[in-house]
Amino acid sequence: MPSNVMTDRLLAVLPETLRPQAAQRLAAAAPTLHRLLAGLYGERTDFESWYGALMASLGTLYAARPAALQALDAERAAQPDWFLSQQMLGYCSYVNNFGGTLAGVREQIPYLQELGVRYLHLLPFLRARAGENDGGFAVTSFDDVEPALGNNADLEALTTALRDAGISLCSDFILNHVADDHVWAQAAKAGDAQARAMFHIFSGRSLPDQYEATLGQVFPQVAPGNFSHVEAAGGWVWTTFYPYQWDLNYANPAVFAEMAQALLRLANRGVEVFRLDSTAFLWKRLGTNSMNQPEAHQLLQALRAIVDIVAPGVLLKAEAIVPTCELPAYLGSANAAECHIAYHSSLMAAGWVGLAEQNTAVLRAVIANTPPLPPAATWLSYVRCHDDIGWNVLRAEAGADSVDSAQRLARVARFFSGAEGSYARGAAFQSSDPNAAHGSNGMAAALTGLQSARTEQERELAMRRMLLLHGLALSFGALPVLYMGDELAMENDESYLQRPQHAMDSRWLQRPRFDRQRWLQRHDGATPAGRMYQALTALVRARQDRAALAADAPRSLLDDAPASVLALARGERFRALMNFSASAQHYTLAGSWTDCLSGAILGGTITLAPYALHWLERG
Ligand code: OTU
Repeated sequence: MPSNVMTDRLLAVLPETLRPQAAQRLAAAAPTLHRLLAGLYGERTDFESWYGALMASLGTLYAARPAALQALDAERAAQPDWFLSQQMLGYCSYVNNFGGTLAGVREQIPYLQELGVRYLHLLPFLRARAGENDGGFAVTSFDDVEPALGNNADLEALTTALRDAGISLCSDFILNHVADDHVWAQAAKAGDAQARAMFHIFSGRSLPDQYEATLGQVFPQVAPGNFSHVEAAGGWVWTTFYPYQWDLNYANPAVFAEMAQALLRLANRGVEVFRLDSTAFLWKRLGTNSMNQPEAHQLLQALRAIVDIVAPGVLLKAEAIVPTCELPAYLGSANAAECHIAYHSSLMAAGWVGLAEQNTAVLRAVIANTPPLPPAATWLSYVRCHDDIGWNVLRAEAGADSVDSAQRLARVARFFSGAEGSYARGAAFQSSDPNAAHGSNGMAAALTGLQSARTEQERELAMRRMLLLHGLALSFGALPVLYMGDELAMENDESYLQRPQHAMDSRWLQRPRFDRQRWLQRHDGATPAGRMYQALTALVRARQDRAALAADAPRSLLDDAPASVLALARGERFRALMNFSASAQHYTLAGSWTDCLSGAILGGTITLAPYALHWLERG
C-alpha cells in the first residue's frame, strides 16, 4: 500500500482546521518513519495494516492535543534551536524530596525562577510498583501519577504553571522496562500469550546462558545477572536492572506502538521533555552486550519522527550511560534525527577524575572525543545526578598511553570513598572489590571535601572544587542541569540505611530532602549554603548574557595550559580556565582580558590559585 494512503489514516481523524499543518509535518517526517519501521518490522505479513493502525492512533492523539500545546508546537517549530540558548538552565529532583507532592513543587516555582531555571526534570512520578521500585523507575502505569504525589489534574496544573513561568517540565519516560505489576506483566503471569510477547521470557536457561556470556551487569551486587526466574511466568524473564523491572521486547511492534502512544498521552498533559531512560538497552542481540545496537537507534529515530509529527514542541533526551564514542549516535545520523539532548556522562565523570588526579588528561581526551553536533541538538552537562558516577564509561580515555584503565579508575573510586587521607566522603557503588571500579556515590559537597572540612582553608578549597565542576558544566556548551541540593551545598543523607528497601543501594546517599534551613540561609554568605548559592548564582547570571556560552557557540580545547589546567575557548572572545590542582598554576594570556566574575583586568602570565575557576572575556 503506498504510504500516502497510510498518512491519510492520520489525516482522516483530524478536524479540518488541523489538516494542512498535519499534512506538512507528515510530508517531512512520515517517509522516514515508514522507512525506519519497515526496517524493523517490515518482514511481518501484517506490517502495512499495523502501520496504518498506528497512523490512525497518532491522529487521535494529534486531535486531542490541547490548543495551548499546539501553540507551543508552532512556536518551537519556528525556532527549533530554542533550547540551545545560554539562558537555559535545568534543575533536577525527586518530587517528594523537593516539594512533597506535585502541588508542593508548584509552590517552589518562585525559587526556581530566582535560580534562573528554565527546565525542571522531576524524577519518576508515575504510578510505581508497591514496595521496592528503584526510586520510581519500576512503572506500573504510564497513565497515572503515583497517588502519594498527586493525580493527573495536579500534573496538568503543574505543567501549566511551569509553562506560564517559562519552565519546561521534563519527565522520565522509562521505555526499556515496566514493573512486574504493570498490567502487561500481570497478564503475562496469567498466561496471556499477547502479553507474554511484550517481554523476553524463556522457558529454560539455554538462551539466557548464551546471552549472559557477553552481557554486562548494571547492579552486580544487588541484582546479579540479567534474567530472573518467575514461577508464574513459567521461566526466565529478561531483567537488566532489578528483578522486578521486566525488559520490554521491542522486536514486537505492539511494544513500540503502545509505548509511543503512552509518551504522547503524557505530552498531551503538558510534559515538554522526555528523559528516555536506559535507551542503550532497547534491543537485544546474541553474542553482544546488547547495548547501543543499530535497532535501538532506529527505534529512537522512529519515536522522534512520531514526536515531530504529533508534538513537535516536545524534546527527547537520551539517557545512555555509555562510552564517549557511543554517545553521538543518540543525537542522530545523516539519515535521521534522533534525540535532541543526550547526557554527557563521560564529561561528568571525567571532571571528577580531574579532581582526584589533579590532572586534566582524561578530561581532555573526553573533550577531544566529543564531536561537533548536528543543528538543534546538544549535550546535557551536569556535576551530579541521582545515580552513581559510573567510572567504566571512561575505560577508553583512562587507558590511553597504555595505562591500565581499570586500576586507574579503581584508584579514583577509592579516592572518592575517602581512602588514603582523601577529603572525599563518598561510597563505592556495587563493588566490594577495592581493585574494581564501578561507580561512586555521594553529594557534591561530600565528594569535594566540604562535608569533611574542619578549617576555613579546607572549606574554601572545597567550595572552589564545587564551583570548578559547576563552572565546567555551565561553560562547556551544553544544557547544564543542577542537581537539587548542590546549589545549597547539601551533604550526604545517611537516612537510607534505616530504610530496609533502600539500605542496599547507596545511590540514596545523594537523594536527600530539600533542606529548608539551608534555603533560608541562601542569601547569608557566612553560611556554607549561602556561600555556595551566591557563587553559583553569580555564575548562572554571568552565563545568561554571554552568547559565547550558548550550547551551539563554538568550543575548542586549548593546548597551551599546564596538565592540571583545563583551558576552553568559546569563540575568539571567551576563555574558561579551570585549575584542577591543589597548587597554584601559571597561564599566559595574549592580550588583555576581563574576568567576568571579579571584573579584574588580566593579561600576560597570570597565577591561577588552587582549584580556581576564571571566566575571561577579551578586552
Ligand atoms: C537509569 O540508570 C536510572 O537513571 C536509574 O536510576 C535506574 O535505576 C535505571 O535506569 C533503571 O531504570 O544505566 O542507562 O546507577 O547509571 O542504572 C541506564 C546506574 C542506566 C545507572 C543505571 C542507569
